[in-house]
Amino acid sequence: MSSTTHPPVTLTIAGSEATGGAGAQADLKTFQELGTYGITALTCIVSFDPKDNWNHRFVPVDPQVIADQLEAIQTAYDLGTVKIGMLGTPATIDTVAKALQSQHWTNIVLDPVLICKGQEPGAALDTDQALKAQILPLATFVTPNHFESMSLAGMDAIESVDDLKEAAKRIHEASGAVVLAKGGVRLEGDDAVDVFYDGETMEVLRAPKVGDVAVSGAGCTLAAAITAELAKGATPLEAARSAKAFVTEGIRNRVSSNTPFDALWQGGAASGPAL
Ligand code: PXL
Repeated sequence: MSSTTHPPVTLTIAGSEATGGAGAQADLKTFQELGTYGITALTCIVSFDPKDNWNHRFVPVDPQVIADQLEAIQTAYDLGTVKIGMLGTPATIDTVAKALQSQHWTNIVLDPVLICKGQEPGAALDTDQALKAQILPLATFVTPNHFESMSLAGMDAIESVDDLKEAAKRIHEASGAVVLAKGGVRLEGDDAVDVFYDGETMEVLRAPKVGDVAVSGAGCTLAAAITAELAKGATPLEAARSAKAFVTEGIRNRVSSNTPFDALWQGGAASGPAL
């Protein structure tokens, strides 16, 4: 006799990053590692260019094809939890906003990927504005990095933990979402500091910095881990804490390649240091 199982289902609406460090690949690996059934609707394909300083070559998926993927996914599963990663164009944002608005969600986790290296600045600005206007108001949880926090909070600089707290507050007030504003390696000091704010609780999450260079996939993995934990029933604060621990282990056990940056390994938390 066989029987079906019912793991929590998590969807990521994200781009492919061909070398596997970031984007949908990082999200799916995180979902698998944390015990949720991962699904992807692909928004774009990013291929780093080794002949051009590993800059991003960016190809959007046709909006109708994104709509088709979401139709299949939303018809197949009764979804409650979704992560939004790189969207990349205003047309993609329109399509994704429609799909999000077509049903009720318990958790919409937004990693507000604002700028992709190699995109035309004009096009990137339109995309940023569309993301702020159409997707951010739908989010229940948002995970801006240092640069994205400045942009979403309208601040010229974030140099201290107090600045990061102020940014988290402003972004919460503007969006209504739970905020995890990430300092990462960008704030001075020995710790990688992130600030959690949900309108009541302000908590500073700290972990010792592992090196002082950002690792590919850390932002995607953090938001995906929050998504998986929320789908499993964690509170937002518990989800943020365990996601931070998962990312820290993934960075400790990072993978090097011929790229000038290392990639986080989602297997790091379970496997420990490679022998
Ligand atoms: O880290 C942000 C990110 C998200 N999604 C895709 C990416 C990247 C960065 O490279 O390529 C597809």
